[in-house]
Amino acid sequence: MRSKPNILVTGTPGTGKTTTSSALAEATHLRHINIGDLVKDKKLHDGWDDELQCYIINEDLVCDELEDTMEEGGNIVDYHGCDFFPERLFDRVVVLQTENSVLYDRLSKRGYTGAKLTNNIECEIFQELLEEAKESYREEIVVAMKSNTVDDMNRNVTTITEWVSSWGSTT
Ligand code: DAT
Repeated sequence: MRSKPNILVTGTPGTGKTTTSSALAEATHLRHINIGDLVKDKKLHDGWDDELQCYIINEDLVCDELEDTMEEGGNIVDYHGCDFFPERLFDRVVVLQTENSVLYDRLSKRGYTGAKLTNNIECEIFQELLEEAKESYREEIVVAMKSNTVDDMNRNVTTITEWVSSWGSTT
């Protein structure tokens, strides 16, 4: 067993993965790995998708890059997808969820418009990330958490921090 757990924080863009992961990293002293930044910095992509306005992630390169770090444990991985990581990498999979109207405002503020905006809102309406997480990981390690308000976020960070503190003593 890993001495420290690996946690995946996933959800539709705008649900608060990066903000939550960063607060969680501060509270737990685990390492925050933002996959979007990693892909960009280490060029783990197959170019730029003009239509979706994002890098085309190369999932194999990302998994290779993460392997050693993940084996050590103690990582918080933040990404809006979860089905391509090897299942054994994670001890907890957190799926953040946000009400449509709140998410719409956050994504509009971020400059999302047109298809990019509606695709992400639909992704949230259909709970696509929760489905993907349940299909990819054992159901008992998948937890859905509401992320509408700052209070929600603080509560989520506290809950996960308590779980991290108990790691090793209860498992
Ligand atoms: P993600 O990483 O899922 O794309 P983010 O962490 O960048 O999302 O957050 C998007 C914006 O929404 C950012 O301005 C912070 C804000 N936000 C995120 N979670 C929130 C919450 N639970 N309550 C209030 N604001 C939140």
